[in-house]
Amino acid sequence: MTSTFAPELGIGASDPQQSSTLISRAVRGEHVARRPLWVMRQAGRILPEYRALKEKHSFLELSRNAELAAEVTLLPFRHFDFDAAITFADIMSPLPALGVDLDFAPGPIIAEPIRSRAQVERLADPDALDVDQIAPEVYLCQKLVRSELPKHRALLGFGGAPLTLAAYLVEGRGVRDFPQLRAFMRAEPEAFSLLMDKLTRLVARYLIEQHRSGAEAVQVFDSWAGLLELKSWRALVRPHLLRLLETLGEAGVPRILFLHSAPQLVEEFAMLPCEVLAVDWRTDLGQLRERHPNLVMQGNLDPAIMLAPTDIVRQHVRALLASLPAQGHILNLGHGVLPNTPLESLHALLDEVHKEQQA
Ligand code: 1CP
Repeated sequence: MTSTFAPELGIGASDPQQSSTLISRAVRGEHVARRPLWVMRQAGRILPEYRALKEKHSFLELSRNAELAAEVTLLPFRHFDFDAAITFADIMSPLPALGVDLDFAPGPIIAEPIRSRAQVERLADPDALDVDQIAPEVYLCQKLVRSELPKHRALLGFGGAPLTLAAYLVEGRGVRDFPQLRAFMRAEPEAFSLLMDKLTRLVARYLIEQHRSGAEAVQVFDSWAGLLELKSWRALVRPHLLRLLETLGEAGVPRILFLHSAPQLVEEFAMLPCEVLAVDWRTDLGQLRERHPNLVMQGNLDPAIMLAPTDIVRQHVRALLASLPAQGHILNLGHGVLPNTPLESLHALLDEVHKEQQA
């Protein structure tokens, strides 16, 4: 598969603004024959081909090699007729550009967690970098994928929201409720703000370049959005997230904003500038749509339902479809697909969503 990529390089990087894929129509809130569907974390985890690749290569090897990453990005289409490909990378991929020593085991591991102002100051200034110093393999992967992907399928890029990236950088790894982060932001508010500022500028450049490389829209993952109560979030976090979204908007990059496990923030996120709001399964999507009729929404089947027998999966997909109109809805799970999800559950999900068109 990889050898056919090179001659086509760049040809497929069509103007994403002109795209008429189901996903881009849905992102713009236009009428769709049926709602588009993709699945968070569809590229890795669940696929036998991915597991075979993982026997030979580490996650870092796969994600830092553009040709291998492109191959993994395209793997789901051997099994499923999803409407979008999600670039195979990680939210942490751009951080080495700041001078961060990063490994995965399997989640992110930071060699020297950031706990002081001096450490924050030592991180590179994102604006002083050449954009090709910020995870260039990701842009190359996207150009390769775009040249292979049929025109009717969208390519999505992604990055981490500043708070979610800061959580790993300060804590050093994924830890329940990230207490070191919550201590640092209170003990060293200025250093925390400087860290958030650097992450915001880094991710903005990274995502704009992904759009230029063929990603029709980008998803900003705020997986740990819910760590704070509303008042602290507004004071310490919101200004940075707002700036990231505004910078992307000014650059014409369509934005899907995902928040996870943050019921206290759903209404706040619904007011932020983005084309699509993606929420986890804890939020009733039909009710959210009633409160925000003009907002496009993505989600939000509970990934755990996919572990149940397929008739239960079908029942819940049908209930979700019935809970809000097709226009302005991108169907997805409410969080990443669980590693032990049977492939039949995904086939059942696709089948129910595709039935809508025939109805
Ligand atoms: O389909 C795909 O897998 C697409 C590529 C992708 C995406 C979108 C990967 C590959 N990671 C992500 C996003 C990501 N990474 C998020 C946001 C989504 C979410 O909330 O799940 C987060 C929080 C991370 C951080 C991360 N990286 C974790 C989470 C666990 C923790 O410790 O907090 C993990 C396990 C990783 C490593 C990673 N990233 C991707 C893969 C396939 C892996 C596993 C590597 C392995 O199996 O060795």
